[in-house]
Amino acid sequence: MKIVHTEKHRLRASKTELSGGIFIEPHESAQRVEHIMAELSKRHHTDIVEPRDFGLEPILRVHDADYIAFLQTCWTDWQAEGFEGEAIASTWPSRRMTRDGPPRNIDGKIGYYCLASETSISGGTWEAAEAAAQVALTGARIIKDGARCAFSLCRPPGHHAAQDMFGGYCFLNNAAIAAQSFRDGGAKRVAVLDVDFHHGNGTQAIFYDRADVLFLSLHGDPDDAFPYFLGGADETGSGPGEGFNANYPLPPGCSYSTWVAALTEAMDRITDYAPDALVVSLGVDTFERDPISFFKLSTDNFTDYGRLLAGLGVPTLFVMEGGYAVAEIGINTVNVLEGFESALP
Ligand code: OKP
Ligand code: ZN
Repeated sequence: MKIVHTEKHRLRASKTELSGGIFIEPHESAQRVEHIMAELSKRHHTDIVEPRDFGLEPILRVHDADYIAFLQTCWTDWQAEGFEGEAIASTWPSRRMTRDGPPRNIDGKIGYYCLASETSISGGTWEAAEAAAQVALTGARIIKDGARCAFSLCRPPGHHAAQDMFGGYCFLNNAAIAAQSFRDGGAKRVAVLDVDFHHGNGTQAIFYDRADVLFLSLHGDPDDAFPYFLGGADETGSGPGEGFNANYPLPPGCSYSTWVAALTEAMDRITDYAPDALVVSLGVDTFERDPISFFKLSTDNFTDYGRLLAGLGVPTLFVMEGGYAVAEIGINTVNVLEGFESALP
């Protein structure tokens, strides 16, 4: 399958992640893509293409214009304030603090647009995020032009980013931007299946009141896992979107058999929905040795579920999300893709 990749991901090079009360080296690093590219090359996947430039318009179909302007200017504004470190939010419009709109000061503004403070913004973050969205859009175009599948190797990831919120290592919702571009290109119904360990709160929020995009997510129970404040099984959509959102929260220690039973249920929902295109938010942090997650999938399990997904018979765009066991991220990711390709008719 075609793989969309750009070296511009390297522009996302934040030096800090707030974790357990200290600053650590970010889990979400350029090495992740390096390992995936190395494994693709080792296993002779050579059909690698650069993203095209679709401009800002398809990004603005998903994200608010004021949020995009904030991302573009955050780092400059932060430096202009005289702050020494990277841009990190520390005050939010939380419960019982409901004054409307973003404040003028960047220290307040960043809190307005932020959902979690582990994610710092530094120089190049906007440029890398924008390039990752183009990677997703290019993958969608490859499928629109007739391919059965494609892999958009997006970095930074996207599924936590909502219309006007960043966090959880995400800035622009690559999968949602791709799904919306399928709709704008004539697809009647699009499904987004999120198999990253974490709930895709951003994607859910973006499509929650819509019936034209079905969102399904398998993830660590939000009572136990980030992002904590969304992802319950009782979140089924609102208004015209009622019945078009499906969450499968799963417990600590979750085995592959439990996980794949949920996947089978989700796949049945997708089959009933009969989408014209499927976007898979592909996080491989479900791996048993992932440093920040608690599922127990083995390397072979990734091949297995890749095969199962091919059985849906729907044109499929894989969009890279998480995965932090860096030494194995390439193997696990390529296993999904090869499992999928091996099961195509
Ligand atoms: C991004 B994606 C661990 C806290 C982790 C952020 C996790 C972001 C995951 N101490 N907080 O869904 O893989
Ligand atoms: Zn994740």
